[in-house]
Amino acid sequence: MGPAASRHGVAAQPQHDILQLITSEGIRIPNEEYDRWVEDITDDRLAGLYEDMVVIRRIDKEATFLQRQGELALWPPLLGQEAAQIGSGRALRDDDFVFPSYRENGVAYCRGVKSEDILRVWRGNAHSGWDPYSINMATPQIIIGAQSLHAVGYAMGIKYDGASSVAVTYFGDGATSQGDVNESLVFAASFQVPVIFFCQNNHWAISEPVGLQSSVPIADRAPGFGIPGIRVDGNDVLAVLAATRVALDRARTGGGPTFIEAVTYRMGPHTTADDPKKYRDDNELQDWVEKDPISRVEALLTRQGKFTDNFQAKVQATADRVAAEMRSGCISMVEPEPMDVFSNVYSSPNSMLDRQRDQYASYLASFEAAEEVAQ
Ligand SMILES: Cc1ncc(C[n+]2csc(CCOP(=O)(O)OP(=O)(O)O)c2C)c(N)n1
Repeated sequence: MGPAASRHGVAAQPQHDILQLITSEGIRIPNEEYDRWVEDITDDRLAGLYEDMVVIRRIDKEATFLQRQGELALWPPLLGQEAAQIGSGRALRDDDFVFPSYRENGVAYCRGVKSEDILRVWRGNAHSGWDPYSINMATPQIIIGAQSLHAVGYAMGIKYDGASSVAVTYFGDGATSQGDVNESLVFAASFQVPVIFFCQNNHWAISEPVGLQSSVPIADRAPGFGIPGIRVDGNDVLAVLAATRVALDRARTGGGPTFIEAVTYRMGPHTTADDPKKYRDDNELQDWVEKDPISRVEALLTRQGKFTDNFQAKVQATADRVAAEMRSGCISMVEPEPMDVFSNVYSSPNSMLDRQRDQYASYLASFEAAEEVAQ
């Protein structure tokens, strides 16, 4: 098998056109076009982005432990995708609005969500984790790609209001094959709305490799819709920040939508219910471990003399504190009553839901009746 062919016989994704500002070894690469977009990122600010990535990796680890201990029904890990989420999340303004999938726990952290609220829906404690309007971020979307339609609709509203905020939708490589995403791209291009399509190409849609569904880089699909595409190293927090700022600026100044493909890698399973060993070659994982988004910033900060023992201890303490708060918030959540599952589904009466509520109430009552007979 030649270097350009994957094991599915489809051309591998060329790597030459990827925007990168920090190499895997932690070397800063100057870039004439993009450097001005990250001019304000001093060493101290870079250290802040590093801390964010360490904290969300720690949140992710703690949530995985909680799931393994039976405290969560399921968890979708983001291990490896920290730079894609922090670089884009930290570029946004408070009045922008995020429409995520289920994996954007790092973006939620940037929006200021309470850490236990990230877990609420995975604990089965509530239909959703937070009030979307309090942090300008919709709650997790499980239907692949559906959130892209919501983002375009919201962006349409921004345009009619004459506001300068931007709608940003996140989805995976697999989602780009969904009708919803393709319809969103058509609509966004037709109406030139202020929306960013942020695709985290983590190389796998559960067990389907990206090369099977796209024989061209995913960002190259966007121009076919009339939307500029940026292909960025998704493990490079600085490059992702720069690319997102460019897209935000275009949207705010009437330039319409941008598609960003952040090329990254899901180092863990799809969710805690999945075993990637069944479909993934371990060597592939090892290749990506070397491109780790956190260690390359650590190497750069070390070179700049900023990665001191004190700094490292402070970051670790912050990450441990956030994880501990999340754990105690999770474990002490008040369990809802069984009938609460019917609350807050529709804002107006709904006869189908009413029927389900009645049936479930009599089902629960049948247990009480059986208990009375037994006594
Ligand atoms: C409309 C729809 N079809 C199928 C599924 C089942 N499903 C859940 S996750 C997933 C793969 C998604 O992969 P990708 O879009 O690459 O995102 P990732 O999970 O890798 O972040 C599928 C097919 C679903 N949730 N919704």
